[in-house]
Amino acid sequence: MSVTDFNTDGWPDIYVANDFVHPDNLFINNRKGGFTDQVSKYLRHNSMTSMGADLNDFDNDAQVDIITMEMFPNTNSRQKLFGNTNNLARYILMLQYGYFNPVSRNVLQRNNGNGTFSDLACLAGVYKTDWSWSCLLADLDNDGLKDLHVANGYPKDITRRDYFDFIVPEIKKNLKNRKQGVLPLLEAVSEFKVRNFVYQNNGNWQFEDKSGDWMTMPCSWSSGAAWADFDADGDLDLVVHNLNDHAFIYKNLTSEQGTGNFIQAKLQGSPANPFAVGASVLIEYAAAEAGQEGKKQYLELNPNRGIFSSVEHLIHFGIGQTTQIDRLTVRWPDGRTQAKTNVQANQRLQLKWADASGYVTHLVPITAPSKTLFVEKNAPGMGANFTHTEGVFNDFEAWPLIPWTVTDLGPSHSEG
Ligand SMILES: [Ca+2]
Ligand SMILES: [Ca+2]
Ligand SMILES: [Ca+2]
Ligand SMILES: [Ca+2]
Repeated sequence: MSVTDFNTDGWPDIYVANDFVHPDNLFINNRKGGFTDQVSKYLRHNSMTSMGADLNDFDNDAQVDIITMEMFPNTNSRQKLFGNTNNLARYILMLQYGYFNPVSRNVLQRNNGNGTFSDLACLAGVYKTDWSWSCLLADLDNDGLKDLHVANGYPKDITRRDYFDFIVPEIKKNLKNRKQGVLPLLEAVSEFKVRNFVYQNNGNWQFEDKSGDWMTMPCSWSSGAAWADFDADGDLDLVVHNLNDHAFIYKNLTSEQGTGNFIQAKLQGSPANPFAVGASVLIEYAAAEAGQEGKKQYLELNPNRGIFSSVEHLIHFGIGQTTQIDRLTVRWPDGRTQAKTNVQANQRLQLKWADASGYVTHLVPITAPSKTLFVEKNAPGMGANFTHTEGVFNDFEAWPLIPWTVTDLGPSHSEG
């Protein structure tokens, strides 16, 4: 469960990532103590068996994006070994019964800033990371772009076809006959360790796999993961939990190597919320650099990121070679604000709610939709009063070897 203000009205909203068939929930705060699920209004689809999630602005437009993890294997051989948990027949059934639009892979939902999201996971190259639990968007190399760490793995291959086709029938038989011997069958289920993933954010909605380059990636059954600047030297370190094994603790060497500057802030909130959970921080910088539009970065202080884990109560921005921030603005959870100007890089600020005043609903309000090049004319008003409804038919069930479906090509259309 993650929290952000999706409609920038000053009231926190909730995103719930759900495993199995139930769609994720995007609960909008109705300001009366209740919430309304509007996932189908904001998103076009969601990951079906959602595991961990992170709400964070990965493309530095100051709009909070959504990433959720699924289980799609990374390699072709494992994709073929495992039954897709959402085959077409099941997908059609789920649509018919109103289970939104489920996809069996990770999704990276870019916030378009106008109440809609676009899933860029395939474009960005982060859609297949095997049985993934944790996803953390954080700037690990201090270049100003939030990178992605994924922790994955599950001891027993219980979505493997061999298990479904050969072991499950035996288990059912033994249970039916009240025979002993289910445990040896379960022990016979194959085990396979996969490696975790770390991706560098290259900008332009592209992520590059840096596993092995940035850190050793032994194969493991990892689940929860968290970032924190353990040694307070200005870069984010990582701890990853493993099943039946010791944890991975990674010390980040960015500060030692001097490859990127940073700004950090510790927030001392109100007496009722001393860690200032729900506060947000916007930094603006590099406006004076020749030929460049000013840069900005946005963060919210929410410790629950990824899955089963809590990150440090810390605001951390990597800022590359920039040595001074023009402006840093904080919005505290009750709407109070304060700003600091001309902040030197490579320091940890101590900010206090008691020093803030006034009220703003959000540091970055939703912008008005941009003008379009075309306008849609009302078809019924022009005499074309017809809506084609496609019949639902699973071609692959009738002809398993066809490369694509042919019964959904729709009606022809001509003019004149
Ligand atoms: Ca809201
Ligand atoms: Ca964004
Ligand atoms: Ca980065
Ligand atoms: Ca560190």
